[in-house]
Amino acid sequence: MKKHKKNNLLITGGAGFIGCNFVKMLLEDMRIDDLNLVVLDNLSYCGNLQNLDFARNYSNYVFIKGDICDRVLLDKIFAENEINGVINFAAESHVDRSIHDSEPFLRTNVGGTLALLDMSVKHNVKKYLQVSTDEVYGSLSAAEPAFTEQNYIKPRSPYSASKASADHFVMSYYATHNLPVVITRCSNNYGPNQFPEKLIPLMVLNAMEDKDLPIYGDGRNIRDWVYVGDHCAAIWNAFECGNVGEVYNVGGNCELTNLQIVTKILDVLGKPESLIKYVADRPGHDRRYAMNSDKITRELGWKPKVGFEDGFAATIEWYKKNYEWCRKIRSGEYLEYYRRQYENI
Ligand code: NAD
Ligand code: TDX
Repeated sequence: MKKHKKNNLLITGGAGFIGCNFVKMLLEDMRIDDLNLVVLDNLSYCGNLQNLDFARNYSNYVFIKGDICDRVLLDKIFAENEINGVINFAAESHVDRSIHDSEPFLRTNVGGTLALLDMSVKHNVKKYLQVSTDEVYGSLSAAEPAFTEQNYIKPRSPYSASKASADHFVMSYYATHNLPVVITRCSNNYGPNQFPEKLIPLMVLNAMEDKDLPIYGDGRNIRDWVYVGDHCAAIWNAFECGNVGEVYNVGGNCELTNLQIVTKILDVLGKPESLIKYVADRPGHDRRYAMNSDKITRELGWKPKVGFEDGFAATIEWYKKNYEWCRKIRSGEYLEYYRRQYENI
């Protein structure tokens, strides 16, 4: 790979849901010339190299299978590829798994982020972007206004605690080491390639197969849904133009209850509501997330472009067309997880 380009970027977690959509946006949609991409992913249970098949023919792209906690490997990657920018998507990302076992979340989300920060300081990286989440702000009641960047960090799950901790390390490296960092905090994403342990793909696939749709608690928890392509655009915008040391909230301005989502899925697929099954609630289940994205709109001109109806229809269509992708990943470890998580239904 030629290294004399302006941006030699390390994209971690690029074989996962949002990461692969981001790589696709850069290579296929934006076709940015002045760019080399090194994608690092340890291909954990939710990472899938097939998600990056489209990238194989690009001469400015390389994939490396490896762990963000492996400092020796990171040092080598930064040096050999003259990395000058980092976008960190890599994470343990599922709240339910963090309830079963929190340790991997501490290891990757905190320890891995710290390793990337240290290497970024060592190799004089020009920009480090941390992909964070609305969940670090905790839970809202129905009456409270949407989260702004001024809200306190009040995580309530082991997943969000690990992401919040990572955010604190990122900001500490800005203050202490002058590392040029930016953090984006986004709400719930939906779109192609999402691993079917998350609400929308899990319910779509179960409905397609006439299986029960397990809704936690009363189904009235609210999430603010944003199409993955809009999130990717916000990340690139923040990476290119965001002010260092700043946090940018990203949301879809689209609050829906889980029950509304599941009902829509049944509606689009023409399946009966009798498939809905109320199951025990998630422990510590956050009631409502909502993001105020005024800052990124005002300062960087970003706004979500994909309306929910369009994005949702495209997503369901993608899962219908890519049933083989789903069949392959819903084996082995996934089935074991599914049995453990939903053993009583
Ligand atoms: P994902 O679980 O689909 O992908 C995570 C990727 O990271 C996978 O490819 C996995 O193999 C890789 N990975 C995990 N541990 C690793 C390690 N130690 N070293 C190298 N690679 C590792 O997750 P996603 O939904 O694509 O989320 C990406 C990022 O966006 C995460 O940081 C997540 O916290 C954040 N985020 C997600 C959402 C959402 O709705 N999905 C919303 C806001 C923020
Ligand atoms: O089987 C289910 N039944 C159910 O009722 C599943 C998997 C989920 N739910 C509910 C729990 C949540 O209220 O649906 C909602 C969404 O659940 P998830 O898809 O697990 O997402 P969430 O917990 O909201 O976290 C997501 O958004 C923020 C991502 O997984 C995080 O990575 C991101 O940071």
